[in-house]
Formats: sequence, C-alpha cells, structure tokens
Amino acid sequence: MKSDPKEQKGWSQLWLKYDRKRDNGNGNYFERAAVQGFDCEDRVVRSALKELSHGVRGMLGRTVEIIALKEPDGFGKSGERVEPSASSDASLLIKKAEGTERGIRPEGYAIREEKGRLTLEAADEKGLLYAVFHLLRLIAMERGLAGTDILCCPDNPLRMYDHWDNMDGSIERGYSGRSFFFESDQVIVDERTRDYARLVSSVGINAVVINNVNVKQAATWLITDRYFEKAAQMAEIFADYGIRFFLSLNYAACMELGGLSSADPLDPEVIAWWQGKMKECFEKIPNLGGFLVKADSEGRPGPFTYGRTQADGANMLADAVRPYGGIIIWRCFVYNCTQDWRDRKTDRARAGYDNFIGMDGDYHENVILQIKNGPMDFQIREPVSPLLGGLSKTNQMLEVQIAQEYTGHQIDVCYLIPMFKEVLDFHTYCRPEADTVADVISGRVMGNQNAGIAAVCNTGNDENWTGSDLAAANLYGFGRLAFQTSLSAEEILEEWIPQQFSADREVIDTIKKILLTSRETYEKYTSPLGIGWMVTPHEHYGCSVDGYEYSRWGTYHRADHLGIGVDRSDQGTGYALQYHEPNASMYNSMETCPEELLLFFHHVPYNYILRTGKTLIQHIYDSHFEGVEEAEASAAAWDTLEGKVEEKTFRLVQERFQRQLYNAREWRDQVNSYFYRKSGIPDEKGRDIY
Ligand code: GCV
Repeated sequence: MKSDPKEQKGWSQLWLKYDRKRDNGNGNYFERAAVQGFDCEDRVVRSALKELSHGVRGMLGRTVEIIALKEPDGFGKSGERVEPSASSDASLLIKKAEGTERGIRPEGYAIREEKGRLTLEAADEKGLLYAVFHLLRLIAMERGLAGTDILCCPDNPLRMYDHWDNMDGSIERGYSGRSFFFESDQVIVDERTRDYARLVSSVGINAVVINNVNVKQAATWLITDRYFEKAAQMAEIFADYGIRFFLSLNYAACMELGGLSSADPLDPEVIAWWQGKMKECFEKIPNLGGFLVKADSEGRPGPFTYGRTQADGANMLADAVRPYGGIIIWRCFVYNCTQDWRDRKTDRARAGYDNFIGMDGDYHENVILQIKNGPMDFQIREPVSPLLGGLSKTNQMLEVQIAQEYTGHQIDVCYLIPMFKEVLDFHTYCRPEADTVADVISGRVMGNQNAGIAAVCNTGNDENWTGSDLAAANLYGFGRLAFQTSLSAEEILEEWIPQQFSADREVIDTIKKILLTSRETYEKYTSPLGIGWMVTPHEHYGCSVDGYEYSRWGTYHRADHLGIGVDRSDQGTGYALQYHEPNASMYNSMETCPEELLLFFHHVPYNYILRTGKTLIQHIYDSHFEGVEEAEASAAAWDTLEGKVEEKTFRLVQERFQRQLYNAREWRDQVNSYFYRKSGIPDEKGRDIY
C-alpha cells in the first residue's frame, strides 16, 4: 500500500488523500477549465480552484489550465481581454447560475456532462466549493463522469461542528488526542487549521464552534483583546472555506470580565455591557457568526439565578449581536443535576420540555434553540426529544454527538449515521404534513434560515484525527447527511470508503458491513431496550450497571427482583404525554411502545413476553451473547483486510478491535450476571452467567 504523502505533515488527509485513481476517461475533462461569472480572486473561489487543481493533479495526474472569462472588468488575470466565446473550447466550464436557474438554491450546485464537456454551475461561491468537492469525490470513487447529471442543494441552512476543546489543550469527551485549536491557554493557528477547514468544508460544514460549551478560566477571555488577534486569524482561514466562526460564551462574562455584580438579563448595566462587548467582538473578529451558550446547565451560570427565563437570557444576547447579523444558539440541556435518587417523581427526561415549552414564541428571531436528539444525553438508544416539533414558534436546531462519549470512545466501532437518520425521519406530528425532525430543523417549518444541525465533534490532534480510522466515518458522514438528509447511511459509506481507504470492492464491502452493523452490535452488548447508562461514572466507557443508580444525575434503571425500567407513562412520570398524538399514546402503552424503547418508557417484569415470543430476561441474555459474537465477527472481518489497507491503519484498528472485544465481554458478563442475580431466572440456553 502506498502511504499517505501528507503524513510528513504529521497528520493524515483522511478522505482528501488525492492518491492516484483509475482514470475512466475522466482526465479528458481537465484539459482546460473556464470560469464564468465568478471572481477568481474571491477567497472561496480561490480555495475551490486550488482544490480542483490539487485533486486533479493527485488523482488523474493532470494539470488543469484555468481561464477566467468575463472578469468583472472584462479582462483576464494577466490583463488580456477574454471573450465569452473562449468558453466554447473549454472541457470544463465553471459558471455562476443566474437567479435560481435550474433549481439551484443558495450554496447549491449542478454538475452536468454533455458531449465531452463538463459544466459546473453554482448559485454562489460556497456552492462552487461544494461542487468542486463533489466532483473530486466522484473521481476518487473512480466513477466515469460521462453522463453525469447532478443537482444538489443543502437541506439545512446551518451545518455545524461543535468542539468541546478547552484552552489548556484538553478536550471534554475527546478520544483522539489533544486539541489542535488550543494549547497552554493559547490559540493555535497553523497548517492544520487549514487542513481542518478543507476537510470539514469538503463535506458541507458551514459553521464551527471552536471551544467547549463549558466556558471557564481562559476561555472566558476569548472575547477580549487577549485572544482577538489569533481568533481573527483562525476565522479568516475558515472564511476561505465558507465556514462561519463561532465561540461558546460564558453567560457570566459580564461579571468575570466586566466586574459587574450581576448577570441579570434585564439589568440595564448588564445589557449595556453585552452591547459594548458584542460590538467589539464583531469588529475584531471578521467572519464571526455568533455564539453558542450553555446556561443554567450542570453548574454553568444562567438567567435562572436572577429569577429570569431562558428566553430573557437568550434574547438579551441576541439583541446585542443583531446589529452585526449575529445569532445566538442557546442550548436546551437544562435539568436538575442534583436530584435525589429516591425521588421517583422528578424525571430528567422531562426537563428540556418543561423548561422551554412555556416560552415558545418568546424567542427573538436570531435565537436558535439547540436541542439534543434525545431527552437524556446521547445514549445508544433514546426516543427523540419531544421538544423537537413540540416547539412550534421557535427556531430549532438539532444537536447530535459524534464524539463517542457513551458509544465506545472511538475504541469500539459505532457508526452513528443510522441513528441520526432515525432521528431525522421521526414524525413529530407537529402539523399535518412535513412534520419530521428533518422538516423542523431545515427551517422550512419556521420559514427562515436560522435552523440546522450541529454535532459535537470527534476530532483531536491524533495523526488520524479521530482516534480510530473507522471513527472518521462519523466525521465524514455527519457533514454529508447534514447537507443532504436523503442520503442513506450506506450511500455515505459507498462514498467515504473509496476516498479514505480504497476503491477495491472487497475493501468497500467489508468495511461497510462492519460499520453498518456496528450501532446495533454495540447496543446489544450494552444497556438494553433504551434504558441507557450502566456506564462507568464520569468516564462513560465500560460497564457499571449500578454506576449511576444511586447518584444525583437523574439517570436510573430502577431494576429490582421483579423487573426493570422507568415508568414514564401517565401512571409514572408522565413524560410520554409530552409528545404530540399519536406518539403520546403509542409510547404510553406497553403494548404499542416500540420494543427497542420499552425500558425507557415502562417498568417491565422480567417474564413479560416480547413480540419475538421471548421473555424480557431471555432477550437480555440473548442480545448480550449476540452482541459479543457480532463484535467478534467484525474483528475477524477486519483481519481479512491485511495488506489491502495501509499497514498503520490496519494495525491500529486491529488493536482497537481487541480492546472492543474485551469491553464487550465485560459488558455481556456483568449485565447478564446482574440480571440473573436480581431475577433468579436462569438462561434457557444454559450459557455461562456468573
Ligand atoms: C460539555 C454531558 C457530558 C458533559 C457535557 C454535557 C453537555 O453531561 O458528560 O461532558 O459537557 O453533556 O452537553 O453540556
């Protein structure tokens, strides 16, 4: 296997390797490219053309001659007059679409091949950049370009990565090394910043938050002169790739930086301080999109301290950023994290809805509420949050997590795109039609652009960016799905594997199978039927069935000698009723509740018969044995790729599989033994349970 030429840099180029590909007649389109209607000196256009040359040179061994047609002043770069007719002998025509010609919407594009000529048409500069990356993707997949006819427009206005990077260089819930944005309280801007921007823009990401939502110590100072210069440098690089730059804010910065005695959002002094601060931020940091705020959550300050609402806090900040076109993304992860485990009435799952639904419609137009996909916290299986689509007059954004906090720490394989697709396809019944989560977050329901999808990112400064090379499937996949929601989890892998590994069919099929089964496999050997948790406290990797059972975090499974699960029906905490009908009734009844979520919604006896005809306890035993067998099969499948993927990657992933198998066996034996001991019911198949 050839090694990645960019490894000299100390980091991989992932799916932008641009190593030599089979030509399939594609080289002919890159003799001569003509650009019409775009300013070749525009920063994003420059990035797009540079990427085109780079990719074509690497993959097809061709040097593309690029000619600017119809420069704004009618002259080419070197001053010679260029005529529109010069486009006729170009094998690749790059042009700006007029109006919404051929259905090309903002940031969208079309790629067509006709009679030996390729035309790339884009609505705007970002659309052109995405078009170029799409074209390069087709070449990397070794697709012949003849007959290509593609129209692509993004489904979501905001497509965002949220980094939980701290300024000391650590990453909260990071499993891929240290931060490449910060070290020792300094902002790092270097070649890797640009490669990061290239990578994420290549899959359509157009907004990035660089610092952790838990804003403490030095990070509070990111909005001061101490860091403006460096932040601006980074924001400029992002701008080259059409990415808006965002920061997480400390809600109490007016006290910590401004010396005020309060952060009451209705206090005129507080309001004035933030107005001045935002003016400064937008003047000093070009390309600043706005701020992400975690308030009144897990010990972070917020408006509740002053008897004010979440809307009061969000609106105060939103008013301060409005003059500069900024937005405030306000998180809904607000719950009581000092709960008494004896208290069965308080239900953490209810908290998001209870805290936010009452103010629906009170948020200003440049506020977006960012809502985690489930009501708890990124578990392997949760119902969709009832706030999504529960809110009907408020801008909403979906938050998912590709950092594998509860899903295997990028040691265990867990391809999360199938889970995200389930969330996006979920019918909220918020209105008679177009009621899925995908509809809600696309901005179509509210009719504006303040909507979208964000993922807590899984990157770090490891050479392969994501700890395990297989975890890059989530980094790639999230962006692609955010851009084009209709893509299937499998289609995304059909694109990604040939770009990052090899276009060899056997390699594609093997990796695809490993990844497509990985979420269910992980689910089978960890917590059963939607109950979640059972992880080692704080660390969140490895099994500890009762680890969070007697804690303050509101994360209980309530297992006793008769059964397990939390009663969230109308007889219990009433959480099920937070959904629109018919979802509320469906979840409320044990008979109609989808079985994969049974223990999330109901306390169920061990001898309850599931639709498969098995008892609940037998299901727990069987699924845990199956989960380990499936993980073993995936590890064995990976072993067949020796010599077919790069040696370094092969060994690294092989070693992670060994750790996954150890983890899976621990989970199996601890969960099975726990429930055998609680219930006293033996496994029908007489397997080893301890
Ligand atoms: C950034 C969970 C995680 C925390 C995280 C929090 C959040 O509780 O364990 O590390 O904090 O979610 O989303 O704010």
